[in-house]
Amino acid sequence: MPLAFVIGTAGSGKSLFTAAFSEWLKMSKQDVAVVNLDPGALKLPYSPDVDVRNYVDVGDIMEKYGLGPNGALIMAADLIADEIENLTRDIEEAHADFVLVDTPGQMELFAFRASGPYIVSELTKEPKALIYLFDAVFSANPMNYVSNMFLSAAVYNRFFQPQLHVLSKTDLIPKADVQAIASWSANTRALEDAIEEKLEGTKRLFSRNMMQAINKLGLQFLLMPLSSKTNEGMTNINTTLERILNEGEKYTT
Ligand SMILES: Nc1nc2c(ncn2[C@@H]2O[C@H](COP(=O)(O)OP(=O)(O)O)[C@@H](O)[C@H]2O)c(=O)[nH]1
Ligand SMILES: [Mg+2]
Repeated sequence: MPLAFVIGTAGSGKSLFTAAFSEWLKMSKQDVAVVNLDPGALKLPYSPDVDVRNYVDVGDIMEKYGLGPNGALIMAADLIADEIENLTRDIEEAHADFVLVDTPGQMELFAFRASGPYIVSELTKEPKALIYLFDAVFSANPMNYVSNMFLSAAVYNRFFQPQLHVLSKTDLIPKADVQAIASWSANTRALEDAIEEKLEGTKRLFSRNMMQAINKLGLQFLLMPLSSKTNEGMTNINTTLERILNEGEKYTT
């Protein structure tokens, strides 16, 4: 069973997307299992079939090691790696055709510590993909958009898995802005023009140089607009995801 890991900065909409996309898949008669890998989640908008909180408890860690919430979350994220066998077993027992995995709220706990890449590589040998969310509200500013390109390139550099890019929360910004951001992702010139038009001074210079540096990596960031409130974009994401999971690792978009 192929797996997709949902990744993005804190609040970018990972958990709500996990909820909405899994519901959407069920409505289209697809057999999906949902995994929560966020040990710090208090309330989730879905009921996970597999839940890391059964094995790693942030409250217990705070008490046992005398840590505050931040320290305990870091330790909890690291401890997930020790539970890999339990998680793999739970996932196999779910017997689904496809597995959607929600990751820790703070992306760096998963992407930029040792445990995340270890978990992604060990959880399954089946085809897998990453779904990286660009928050539309944040990304509407070209400087923030470029920062997000940088972050998603850094994530790619950690996992080296096929990576799909999604513009989340599109219902919160005007349609014209959604189209503009999507055009930046499809066409470097459009992003260059937006940087010239909307930024000045050091911000303009820095954003332009950063964009050019990232372009040299040869990655693609084609953004698929998505709203987990209206379900806009679900069909497109599903089709692309299926293609990626069939084509294997050579694909990044
Ligand atoms: N309007 C709207 N709000 C969203 C959408 N996706 C997430 N949110 C809200 O954004 C906040 C953060 O979402 P969440 O899924 O918890 O982000 P996470 O930290 O990446 O898991 C929550 O209040 C969600 O209800 C969306 O597509 N549209
Ligand atoms: Mg979350």
